[in-house]
Amino acid sequence: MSSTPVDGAADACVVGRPGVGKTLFVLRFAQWSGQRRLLVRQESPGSSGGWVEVDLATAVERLVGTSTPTTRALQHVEVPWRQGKRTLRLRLLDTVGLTDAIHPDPLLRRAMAETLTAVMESLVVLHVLDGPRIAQRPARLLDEDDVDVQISRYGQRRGRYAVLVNKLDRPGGRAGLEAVRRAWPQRIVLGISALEGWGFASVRRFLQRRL
Ligand SMILES: Nc1nc2c(ncn2[C@@H]2O[C@H](COP(=O)(O)OP(=O)(O)OP(=O)(O)O)[C@@H](O)[C@H]2O)c(=O)[nH]1
Ligand SMILES: [Mg+2]
Repeated sequence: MSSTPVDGAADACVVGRPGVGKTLFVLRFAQWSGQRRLLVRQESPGSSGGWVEVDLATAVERLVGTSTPTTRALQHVEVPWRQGKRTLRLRLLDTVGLTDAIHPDPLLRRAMAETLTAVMESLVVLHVLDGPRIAQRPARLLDEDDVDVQISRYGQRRGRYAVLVNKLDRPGGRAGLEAVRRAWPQRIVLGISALEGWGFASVRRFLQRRL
């Protein structure tokens, strides 16, 4: 963790399929950690971009999607982090949703490749799943070809990895969480609602132990 914004590797990257709530989680977690205004750096494929300060409402309005894929390039967010009397900055990386199929848009394909590199370079990986969607088709969690199964297998091997089952505020969310815990008993699985801020204290504890 650093005390000033730097452009190096992220402390924790947030990864998962499109539309699972990666961006909303990053923004709400920053807010929950005490941040009113956010420092955001948006990369475009091949360029690192500059830091921009935005208020949370604007960030949510601009960056959280109604039609996926919304995040089309890596997005860095600085989160204040109290350690004793010092405030450090946690560097969170919001990534481009990963899909099973090869995407027809070359820019998105490139952004997905950059996402994979960023995952390998980050200290911690937070893998977000959509709880209600999992509840509809839990067998997917055992399908070797499924992108979530592949991320999860990689994460488990590398360590410093947790699964965040999101959208617990929605019907089916809790059933999705139980399905993930049953299918992946060896993983650290935390239930969250990015919308409501549920489970954020557990995510913070997980990060504190591993950073
Ligand atoms: N009810 C509910 N909706 C959520 C939650 N988290 C995200 N959403 C909604 O899910 C949709 C997608 O959220 P995003 O944060 O843009 O998802 P993403 O994973 O960043 O999507 P991409 O950038 O396309 O990969 C938006 O409409 C959010 O408002 C949650 O915890 N509860
Ligand atoms: Mg996004």
